[in-house]
Amino acid sequence: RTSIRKVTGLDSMNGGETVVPSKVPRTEERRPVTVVLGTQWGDEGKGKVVDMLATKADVCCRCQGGNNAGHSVHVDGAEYAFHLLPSGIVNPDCVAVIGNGVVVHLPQMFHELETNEKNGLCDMKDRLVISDRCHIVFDFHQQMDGLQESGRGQKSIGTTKKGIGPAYSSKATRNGLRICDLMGDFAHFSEKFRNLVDQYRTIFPDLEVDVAAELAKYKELRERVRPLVRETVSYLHKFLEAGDKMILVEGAQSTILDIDFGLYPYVTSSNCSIGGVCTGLGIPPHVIGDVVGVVKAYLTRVGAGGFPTELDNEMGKLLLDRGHEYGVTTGRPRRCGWLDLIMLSYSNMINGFTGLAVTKLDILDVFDEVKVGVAYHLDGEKVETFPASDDDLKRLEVEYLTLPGWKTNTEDVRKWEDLPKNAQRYIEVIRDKLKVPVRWIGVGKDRNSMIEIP
Ligand code: 2SA
Ligand code: GDP
Ligand code: MG
Repeated sequence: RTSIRKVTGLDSMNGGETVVPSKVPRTEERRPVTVVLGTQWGDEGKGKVVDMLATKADVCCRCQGGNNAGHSVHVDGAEYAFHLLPSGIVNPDCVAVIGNGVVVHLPQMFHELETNEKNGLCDMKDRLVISDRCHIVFDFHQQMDGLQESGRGQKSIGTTKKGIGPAYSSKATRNGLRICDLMGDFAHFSEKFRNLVDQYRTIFPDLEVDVAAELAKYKELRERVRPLVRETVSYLHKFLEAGDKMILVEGAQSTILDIDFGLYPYVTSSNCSIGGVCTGLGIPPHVIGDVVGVVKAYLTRVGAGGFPTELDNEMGKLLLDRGHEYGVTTGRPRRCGWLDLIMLSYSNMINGFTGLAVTKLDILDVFDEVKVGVAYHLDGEKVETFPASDDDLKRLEVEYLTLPGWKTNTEDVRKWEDLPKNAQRYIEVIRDKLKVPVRWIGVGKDRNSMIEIP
């Protein structure tokens, strides 16, 4: 598989969108797409890893989810939070693509652009491209998300209330409105919008929608977004064909939140694992090279559902405090626990990681000993597979491997050989269980706080 190459210069890529026969060879020679995916319950530090890899990328894409995501990037003391925009947009030479699989709340996207511009990022609108096939998240989808959550009572999922489930549900029931609808005949768009609201009002009579005001808002938004809209399948294909471009894909949420492979119904509404990359961008599998799995050195979860290795005690509180484990989108505290290697093996089976980035090792610096979950037991029997059902997950007992802590500050370490032996051992346990090389180790939130293993 090819390694990552730095190539700049996009002038020839900005042309028309004519569909041409594919010239991307089906060989092992070049696989220009590198994918970064979450391996656990999200918030592993994907934003940081994407930002680091994007310094060598020509394009950075989002392929699923919406502005439920919260990806933090820290560069030279500056801090950025991304929700819909691909984190690679920090690199001024990188084009950012929001692919067809993403659901887009346009007002919040423009707000995110403005906030980051105020924080010092420039020319973002000139480098942002949105697929005309993206589905639109409306305010009423967000209202519905809130109503559905309160209707679930004790069984609420703990969504971000960004309207993600309702928007994907409109997509699946084929009532959704897409960016291409907004770009087309506005009378037609308005009629579809009214129909959609009417349908949802029959299910949620409490839904408050000022249809005229919403349509007026979208009439204005459509002119603001028009310059960014493209047919992104052929747009990306030109980068694939160029032969010297690197395309980076940023997964949002994570494998155990995937609608198919996560612990349904405590999942998000998209495919956050490798399959979502092809369907959410319209690229064939043979162009994918590196698949980087981002592993937080311990485990966190926001939202409801089982959590076998959860530490509902002082140790969990220490992880929360040291790791600043609060939602980037909602500000909610995250639940914390020990690393779960059974979960990681399952995640690896689905995604086929070619390398791992283990983040937040520094957060474990103060522990006398650290534990990792190595096997599950259910009703006295060893369980060989990751359960489909959250009910089963809640009943599991975890077998742990206990390792000695390193009780040394690792924040300034930049080389593998300078890591304390016990920290090296911790990383080796992950590597050996997954049989996947650990290529990066995060020891701080800044872009440079990374140990690269050649
Ligand atoms: P949703 O809103 O319908 O996608 O929620 C469904 C489940 O997916 C989880 N989810 C997330 N988990 C971790 N991080 C996410 N992004 C934010 C962050 C979360 C935040 O980076 O911190 O700010 O609270 C994210 N987005 C969705 C969610 O908790 C539900 O379990
Ligand atoms: P994402 O959703 O996967 O992009 O992750 P989030 O941004 O939601 O959460 C990860 C948090 O950990 C952010 O605040 C990052 O700045 C921070 N972070 C990432 N890597 C490291 C690391 O190696 N060490 C420390 N201390 N913080 C990190
Ligand atoms: Mg996050």
